[in-house]
Amino acid sequence: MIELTVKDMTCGHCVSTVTKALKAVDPQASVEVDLASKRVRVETQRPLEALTQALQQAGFPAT
Ligand SMILES: [Cu+2]
Repeated sequence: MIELTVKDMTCGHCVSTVTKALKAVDPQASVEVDLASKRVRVETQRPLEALTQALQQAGFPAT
């Protein structure tokens, strides 16, 4: 399980963009977003860098 903080997420649209970007990396991933805390939990076998790179390209840098 990978936990990321995506601080630029502000609304449901951002959440859907972030979720899509992560699912593009791993369609099987389970993605859980908590907008209030800006945390994203991803259940995936993919490496962390693949996820952060995809989010960066989607315009949502993650830490
Ligand atoms: Cu938004």
